[in-house]
Amino acid sequence: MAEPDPVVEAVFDAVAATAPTIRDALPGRRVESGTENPSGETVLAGDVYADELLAEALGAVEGVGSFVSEERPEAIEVGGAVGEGGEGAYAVAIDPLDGSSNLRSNNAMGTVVGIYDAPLPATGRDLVAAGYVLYGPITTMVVADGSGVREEVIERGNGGDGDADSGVARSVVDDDLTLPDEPTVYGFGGRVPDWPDAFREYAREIEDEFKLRYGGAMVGDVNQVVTYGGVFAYPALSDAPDGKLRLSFEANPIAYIVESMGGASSDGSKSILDVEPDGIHDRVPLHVGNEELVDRLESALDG
Ligand code: AFP
Repeated sequence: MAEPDPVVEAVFDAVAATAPTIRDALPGRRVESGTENPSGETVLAGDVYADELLAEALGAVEGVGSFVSEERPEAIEVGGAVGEGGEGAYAVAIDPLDGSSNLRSNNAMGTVVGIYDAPLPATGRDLVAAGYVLYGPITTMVVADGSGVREEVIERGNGGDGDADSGVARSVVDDDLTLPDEPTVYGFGGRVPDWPDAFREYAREIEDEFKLRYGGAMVGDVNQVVTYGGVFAYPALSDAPDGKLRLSFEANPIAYIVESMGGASSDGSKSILDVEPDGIHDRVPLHVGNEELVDRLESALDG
C-alpha cells in the first residue's frame, strides 16, 4: 500500500478539526445571507461561515497552493510551499455546505472536498484525493486518498484516532469502504416532468426494483448509496441540460470516491472524471453507484 501523502493527510486533519465548529454554528445560521454564489444560488449564513472557516484552515496547510470554493468566483492563492514529500502545491476545491437548504428543514448536509494536483478548472483525473463530511445524526467523514476509502466518526473532545490537541476525537469505523454488491436504494434529483424521456424510462425501471432514498443533499443521498448500494443521480433536465451539480466541487470528488470504492460514475456517456471543464463553476449531470446500474443508465440514454 502506498505511503499516505502528508499534504493530503494534513488537509483532512484540517477538515476534521473544523467539522464540530461548523456543526455547532449551524443552529444560528439558518437565514439567508442576502448574497448569491457564482452559480446564482441563494447563499445562507451557514454557507458563508463554513466557507470562511475552511478557507482559513485549508489555506494554512503546507502544500496547498490554492483554495477554490463553490461560494467564490475565483481561486485564491494561499501559501503554496511544496509538501513535505516535495510534491507540488495542490489546489483544494470545496463545497463548504452542500445541501444548506436542508438547514431550515433540519435535514442532512455536509462539506465536499477535492484535492487536485493541477490548477482549476481541471479534470477528475487530476484528483489525488477526495472526501466529504456528513452532518447527520452523527458527524462522519469519508476519505478516498488513492490507497482506499475510509469512514471516520468525528466528535468534540480529545482521544480516539485524532491528534490530541486538535479538539476533536476521530475514530476510523471502516478502513476499506466498498460498495455493497447488491444495490437496494436510489435517489434522483430534479422534477419528473423535467427529466429527459430516456432518463424517465430508466427511472421507472429502477423505481420498480429499489427503495427511494432522496433527502435533497447530495452528500446525504450519496452516503445512502455508499452504505446500502444503489444509484444516485442529478440528471440533465429539459431546462438545464448540464444538470445542477458543479463538476469541480461536487461531481468530481463524489465520482472519485465512488469509483475508488469499486462503483462507477457517469455524465450520461462516460466517467465524470473524464469530463473536460471550461470553467471552475461548470455544471454536469451526475450519476453514481453500482457499476451495473450506471451501465444500464448509459445504455438507456444511448438508446
Ligand atoms: P443546496 O446546497 O442549495 O441545498 O443544494 C444542494 C444541491 O446542490 C445538492 O446537494 C443536491 O443533490 C441538490 O442540490 C438538490 O437539488 P434539488 O433541491 O433540486 O432537489
